[in-house]
Amino acid sequence: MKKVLVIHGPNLNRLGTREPEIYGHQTLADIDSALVERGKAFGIEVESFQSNHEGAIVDKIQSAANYHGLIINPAAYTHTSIAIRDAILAIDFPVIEVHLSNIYKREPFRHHSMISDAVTGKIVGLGHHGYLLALEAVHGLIGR
Ligand code: CA2
Repeated sequence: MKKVLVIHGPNLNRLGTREPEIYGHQTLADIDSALVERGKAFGIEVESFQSNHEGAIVDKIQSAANYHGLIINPAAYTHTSIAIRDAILAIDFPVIEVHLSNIYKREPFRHHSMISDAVTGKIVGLGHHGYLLALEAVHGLIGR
């Protein structure tokens, strides 16, 4: 069975508790369980990981050799982390960057992503649907 890792960056564990107009009403648990269910339909095992710590995210990416795809929302580290970028550059399977909000409609400091030129593709601004679309994309890219 193919395995896909989903990594959520800092503060995404608080989803559903504030700023629903930007991030939606779904909790991270809602998103993760929807991904597991959609994964079953695709024959993909989905594992999710959330951390508020840059190094823990780097460690998780480095230990992902036995997965077939990665979906990552590095949250605020998107805009700052060369370390996460470097870890992604060492991956040889599809990586999809996801953002709940349309970062290009927000403050200028959110317009630049450190990882966009290191990933396979990117989905922004579609809320929790973006994660499911990313899983569909990985499914299409890795086959059965
Ligand atoms: O739109 C996205 O998915 C972001 O990656 C979310 C990050 C933000 O720093 C990026 O610029 C864009 C912030 C995640 C924090 O989300 C919270 C949501 C509700 C309550 C607390 C935090």
